[in-house]
Amino acid sequence: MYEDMVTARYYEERLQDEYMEGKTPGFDISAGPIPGELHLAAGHEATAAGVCAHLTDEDTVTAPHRPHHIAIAKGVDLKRMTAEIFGRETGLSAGKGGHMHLFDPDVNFACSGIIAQGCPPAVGAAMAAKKRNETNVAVAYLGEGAISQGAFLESLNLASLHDLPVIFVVEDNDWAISMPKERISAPPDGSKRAAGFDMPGVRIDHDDATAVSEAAAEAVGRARDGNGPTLMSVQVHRRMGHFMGDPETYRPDADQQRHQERDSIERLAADLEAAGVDDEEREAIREDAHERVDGAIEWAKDQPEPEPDAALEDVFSNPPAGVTDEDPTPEFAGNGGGN
Ligand SMILES: Cc1ncc(C[n+]2csc(CCOP(=O)(O)OP(=O)(O)O)c2C)c(N)n1
Ligand SMILES: [Mg+2]
Repeated sequence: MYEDMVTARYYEERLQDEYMEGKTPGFDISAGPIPGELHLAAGHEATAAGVCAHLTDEDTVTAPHRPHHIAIAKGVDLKRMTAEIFGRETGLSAGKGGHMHLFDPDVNFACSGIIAQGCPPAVGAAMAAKKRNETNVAVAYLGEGAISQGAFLESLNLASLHDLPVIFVVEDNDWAISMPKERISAPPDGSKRAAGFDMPGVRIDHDDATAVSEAAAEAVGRARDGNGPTLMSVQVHRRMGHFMGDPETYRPDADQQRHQERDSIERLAADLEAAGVDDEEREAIREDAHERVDGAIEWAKDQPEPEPDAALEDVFSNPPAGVTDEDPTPEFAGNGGGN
């Protein structure tokens, strides 16, 4: 867990620097080696490490728009993920998905920029596992800002109705962009939704990786044993703005400070120290993580950008209107291949 958490934190620190290159002074979001939005998850790492510690590559995980820590804990290939974030041809989705649309079928991981979107596919994966008599489970991560989305509520219903092996993990960082949770959700604690769908609901009040891991062990075990879904809600901390470049003018200084005060990585380090894992051992883990992250970023930046002609490749699963075998060029595109 410590390795996943320090990897994710350092990865995002490095991405932050890369992202800002060329964007200032006016904050041009389209400039620099990582164009577009970037949502960082410093302060969320415990939910990723604590839950994914109990999963295998065969289990499915869906993540929202703030996905890197979860992807890392699930074992997504760091180099190809980084190439995707930099929009390179060798990225997980050939550079067309970007940081919010990472997809790695090797470890059954996907994420999406549409909030709560990952819930129905996770329920689908869980239903498939059940029908095939497999013991695989699925985990859907979402933010507390998504707990009133229809996709989430319908997913809770189906998961409970069919006793599906799925775990919903709400990362509760108090904020949905500029909206405090108390102003948009009744009740603001996502785990309370569980009672209405007749499933266990667990609230973890601290971003304590050990506590998350213990709760996840129970939830994943219950799902693997055929005893149905669980809804977990974990209090995490949003140490950053909603996205890079967010001036956070809506956020009181005291709140920002409060979220900086606790650090789940330091907390886990203290647990490790108490368990006899000294700083020398932890430093070795950190050094190794930094080396892998630096290597992945270096590798990704060396990768070629996609050819403009390939813009429509792998985008449609069915031929779009106007595209036939005889005429593979869609009228609206004007040039380039379409399939
Ligand atoms: C269906 C949908 N509505 C609105 C948005 C715009 N949007 C992007 S992130 C976000 C807030 C998400 O807050 P939360 O779920 O708490 O996640 P956090 O950003 O705090 O991690 C919204 C409303 C979206 N992406 N999808
Ligand atoms: Mg939130």
